[in-house]
Amino acid sequence: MTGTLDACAGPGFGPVPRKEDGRFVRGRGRFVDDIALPGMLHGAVLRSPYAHARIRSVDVTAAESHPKVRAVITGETLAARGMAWMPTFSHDVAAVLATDKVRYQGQEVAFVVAEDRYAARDALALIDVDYEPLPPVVDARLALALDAPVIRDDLADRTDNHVFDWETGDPDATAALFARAAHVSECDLVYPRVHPAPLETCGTVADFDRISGKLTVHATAQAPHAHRMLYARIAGIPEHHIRIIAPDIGGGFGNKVGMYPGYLCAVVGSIMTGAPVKWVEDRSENLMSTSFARDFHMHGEIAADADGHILALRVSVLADHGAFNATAQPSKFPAGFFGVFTGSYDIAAAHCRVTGVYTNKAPGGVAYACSFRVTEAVYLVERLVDVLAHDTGRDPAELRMANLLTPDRFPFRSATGWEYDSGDYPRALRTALDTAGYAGIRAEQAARRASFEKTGKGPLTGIGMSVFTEAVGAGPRRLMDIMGLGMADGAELRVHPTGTAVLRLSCMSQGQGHETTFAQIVSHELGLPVDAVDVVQGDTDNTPFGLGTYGSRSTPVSGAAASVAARKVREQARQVAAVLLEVAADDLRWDAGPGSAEGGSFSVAGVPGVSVSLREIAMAAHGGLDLPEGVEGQLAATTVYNPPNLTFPFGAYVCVVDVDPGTGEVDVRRFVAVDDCGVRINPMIVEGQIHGGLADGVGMALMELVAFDDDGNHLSASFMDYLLPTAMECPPWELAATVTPSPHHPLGAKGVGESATVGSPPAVVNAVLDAIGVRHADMPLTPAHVWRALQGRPIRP
Ligand code: PCD
Repeated sequence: MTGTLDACAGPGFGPVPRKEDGRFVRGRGRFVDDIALPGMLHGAVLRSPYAHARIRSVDVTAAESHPKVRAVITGETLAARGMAWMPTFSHDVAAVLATDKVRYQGQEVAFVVAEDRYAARDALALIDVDYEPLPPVVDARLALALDAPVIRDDLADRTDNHVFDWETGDPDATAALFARAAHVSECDLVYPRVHPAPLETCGTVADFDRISGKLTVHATAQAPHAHRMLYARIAGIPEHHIRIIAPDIGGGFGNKVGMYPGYLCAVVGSIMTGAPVKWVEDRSENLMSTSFARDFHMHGEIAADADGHILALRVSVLADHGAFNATAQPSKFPAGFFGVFTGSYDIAAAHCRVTGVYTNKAPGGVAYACSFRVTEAVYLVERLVDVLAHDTGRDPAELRMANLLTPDRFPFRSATGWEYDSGDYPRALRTALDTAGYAGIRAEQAARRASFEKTGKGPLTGIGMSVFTEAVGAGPRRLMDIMGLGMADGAELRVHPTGTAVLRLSCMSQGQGHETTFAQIVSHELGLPVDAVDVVQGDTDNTPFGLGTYGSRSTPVSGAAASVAARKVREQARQVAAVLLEVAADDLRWDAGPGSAEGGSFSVAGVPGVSVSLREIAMAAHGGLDLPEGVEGQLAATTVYNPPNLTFPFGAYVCVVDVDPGTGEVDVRRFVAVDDCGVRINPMIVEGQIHGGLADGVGMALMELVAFDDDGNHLSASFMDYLLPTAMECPPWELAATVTPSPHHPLGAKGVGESATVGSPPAVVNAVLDAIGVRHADMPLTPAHVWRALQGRPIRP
């Protein structure tokens, strides 16, 4: 541990039960759909049945004459207000309501405001849209064909479906190493389109007050302050007249980062009717139209010397961005953080090229449980390493061990320019292999294979692993911004006269337990009990500015901000204590104590028994005490934390599967996960985060897929078709931890919320392919795909 960490040793950290669960388990959470305002109206969205069609006309007369309908909004209504198009997070524009064409099935065409939800839905059927169907572009690989229909003819001079080209690394150095490599393996991999699918869908209650001109938006927003700026820009309402309130959120997973047409239509509906308007999408709407994730078609090459040392990596990617380039990521990173694709290995040179294309599918490309495409990067490298092991007849564990970065290499600058802050990869992999009992499972696998050869009966056992490195906690602000907003976050802490505290944050919990973990941070710094600290979040009128929660950035950024604000308060307390004890501030020693209502205390160095507690100081700070010039009294501090770098959590996963060769069914029998996210604030919450992420990984590896037919019809618009993993498909997770603190985070903590989602898919896929002895097959490895692969037939998602 570094000096800064020793200096802040205090209570607070540990498996504290979640404060928010008291209301959640009693059904007293307050989600957007629980909000009912007086006179509230309800909105519903009319969506396109076509993936690509010109709109000849939209006739709303019948809908408008429905007795319960109060307003019908079309693209034209919005165009009159300059709101038919909105800016996206990726320097593009997206239609709010379609005016010229529809560009994906499920796209928003009109919005009805009615007295109740049923009437709003009924009236949708009364709207008559005359469409002229156009041929759609469904397969990204055909998007750049010369005869492909141009999707974005709204953009000036656009003659094709090309979005961007981006590259990173050194092509010449990489080519040189490939030229002298003893072995090169290549592989085509698809990370299919998947969906964050939070249990609570997206929704809003927009409330525009015609008298004051104030707009209050209750919304499922992972980034309330960024949303406020967007409403100001799009709706033209002054930013200080907008208040965003994110109530309890029932899962976000990146799905609630973006701005959706339904939110904006509800605002316009409220402006037009003078009443609050609620809009909550249903499951199909969520799956069809809100931010998807992944959809990366990758070609990877890996070069090694004769001893199996990896020399270089080369990658080219075709990224399907859907109809509008609305990927949520820092502006300067069109392919997100895909550049970390060299993973946990010591690789001298690497190069990657990414081309983004438009297709007739929903926009998004959101970082679903992924810090901006790290998931794709980790899948690529962990699959390629297994392909290399397969092609050269090496054991995948030994191959990894021989190539992992060793702890002495940190801080490590990767071939593509990322500075990994700290890590001990061999220890993590060793721990995972030991916990799993690697040699024993290999022996079991051999026995099962032998019996299969003899009897034709399964199961076949497979062992897969991955060693992943993530990059979470965006900024720093000079490198990272979203729509010009630098990625730094504020925290404001006030300690009251009686020694309780309120912490206000710009980040926003969606189930991660911030009310608990952030109170623990203050408790740790000030010695107060966790229960004496309340956390306020999700209300732009009552929290400091910041960019919100995604990319596992809350602990790395807001967690640091909370810690810094608390340390500022501690220094204020020191000044007051010096007056109370009549000594120089420098002669005072801080002791955080056990976390009692008294809080920590300052005592006089060398004078035992003379001390004053934080609670006493808090009263005095607000009291009649005469304070010297420059000491303001009151214990309150605000800070804006601009992280010096990302944090790089990592882990090693080992997955054991049994595959039924008769049906192709996969049973994930064991899963060992060793995670290192530096110092753990709440190890129980961290384990919960990992459990969730591992389930995500099993889902993506084995069953999740947003599929389309050739006409662009969405084939995964319900949970009957878009399969989510349940407890039935998940083994009892076997977790272990190592702790390698981040050297630059004030608490030594790294983010962890997405680690398991990022790290687990390659482990599961590697295990299944290991079981059936197939070099590569794409996700999701459904029984049908696995069975076909077993028959030696090509398999495609
Ligand atoms: N932690 C601790 N320690 C450490 C780290 C961490 O304790 N070292 C904890 C914290 O505090 C919190 C958690 O844990 O509570 C998490 O964290 P982080 O990592 O920082 O993260 P955040 O930011 O908070 O969050 C976010 C994430 C994300 S991003 C996602 S997807 C997911 C996760 O989170 N989502 C969710 N998880 C979760 N969970 C839940 N329940 N829900 C949800 O929704 Mo994105 O980008 O958005 O896609």
